[in-house]
Amino acid sequence: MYSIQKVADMLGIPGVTLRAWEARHRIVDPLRSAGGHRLYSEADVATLRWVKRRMEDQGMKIGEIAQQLRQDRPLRTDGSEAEAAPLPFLPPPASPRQSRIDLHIADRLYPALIAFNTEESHQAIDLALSLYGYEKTFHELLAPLLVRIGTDWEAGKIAVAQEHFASQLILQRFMQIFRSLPVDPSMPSAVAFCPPGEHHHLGLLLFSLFLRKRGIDVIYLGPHTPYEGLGQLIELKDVRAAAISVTDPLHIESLSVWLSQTIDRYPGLRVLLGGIGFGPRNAKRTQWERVSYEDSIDWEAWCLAVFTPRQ
Ligand code: B12
Repeated sequence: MYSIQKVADMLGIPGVTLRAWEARHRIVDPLRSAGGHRLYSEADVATLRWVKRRMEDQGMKIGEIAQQLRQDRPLRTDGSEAEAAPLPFLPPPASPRQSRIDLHIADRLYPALIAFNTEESHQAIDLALSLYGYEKTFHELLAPLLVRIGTDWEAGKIAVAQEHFASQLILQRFMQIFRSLPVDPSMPSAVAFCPPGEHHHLGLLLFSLFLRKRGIDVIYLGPHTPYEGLGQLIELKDVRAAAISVTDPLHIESLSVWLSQTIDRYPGLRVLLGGIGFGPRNAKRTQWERVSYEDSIDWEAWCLAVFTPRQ
C-alpha cells in the first residue's frame, strides 16, 4: 500500500491532482488507514499510471478518460503508441473485478514478452491490474501465461532466452505485489520453498500470495532451496508453518529425510505440501500429523487453524 505522497512521487502527479481526480471523477477509490490517510493499492497505482499515459500520449482530458472508463463500450487506441493489437474492452464500473480477463490483453502481452519488449509488456500488465485487480490478473492472466510459455519452451517453439525473459518479468510483478501487501505483526511467520533441484515455483508463489493477503509474513525462499540453514531460520524467525512445493517426484526422497529430522526437532511447526509431485501416483504419504497435503485440505481452514495471533 502506498501513501498519497509516495504515489505523487512515483507517478509525478501532484497530491492535489490525485485528490481532485478522486473527488470529481472517481478514477480510483483508495482505502483509508485507521488515521484516515489514503492508502493506494498496486492496482490503484496501475490505474493512475495508465490514465497519465492516456493524457500524455493521446492528449486526452481527465473528464474524457473518466467518462470512457465508465462507459460499457469498447475503447480502442488510435495506434499512437504503435500498438498493433487493440486495447481490450473496458468493463462496466459496477463490477470491474467480476468480469473475465479480456483475452486481448493476453494476446497483447504474449507477443510483447516473446519480442523482449519490456515497456509494452509492463503496459499490458498495468492495464490488466487497473481493470481487474491483482488477484484476477495473477490467476487468470499471468499464471496461465507462464504455463503457456513453459509449454512452448518445452515444445521448442520459443528459445530459452525468451522463456527466461518472460518468466522473470512476470515473476518480478508477482514479487512487487507480494511486497506491497501489509504484514500483520501479531501473526506468526511462514517459510515457503521448493527442495534443491526443483525449479517450478509458480504454485508456491500463488499459495504464498494467499497467505500474505491474510497478513502472514511469508519468508519466500522460492525454487531450488538447499536444506542447510532452514532449521536456524525456523528458530530465528519463530516460523509456525512451512509451505513446500514439489513438481518432480524425484525430490520427495530427500524432502522426506529433511522432514523427519525437522518435524522431530520443531514440534510447533506445521507443514503443508503441494504441487503435482505429490499427485496420487507419486505421493509417498507421511505418517506425521503435522504434515498436510494441499489436495486434501481446505486452504482457508488450514490457515485459520495454524495462524493464530501471537499472545
Ligand atoms: C512453466 C513450466 C516450466 C517453467 C518453470 C517456471 C517457474 N519459474 O516456475 C520452466 C520453463 C523453467 C520449466 C522448466 C522445466 N520443466 Co517444466 N513445466 C512448466 C509447465 C508448462 C507449467 C508448470 C506450472 O507452472 N503450472 C502452474 C502452477 C500454478 O501449477 P502447479 O505447480 O501444479 O500448482 C498448483 C497446485 O499444484 C498447487 N500447488 C503447487 N505447489 C504448492 C505448494 C503449496 C504449499 C500449496 C498449498 C499448493 C501448491 O497450487 C497451484 C494452483 O492450484 C509444466 C507443464 C504443464 N502444462 O503443467 C511443465 C512441467 C512441470 N515441467 C516439466 C519438466 C520435466 C521441466 C524440465 C526438467 C525441463 C524439461 N522439460 O526437460 C525443466 C527444469 C525444471 C527443474 N529443474 O525443476 C515436467 C515435469 C514432469 C515431472 N513430473 O517431473 C512438466 C509436467 C512438463 C511435462 N509434461 O513433461 N518448466
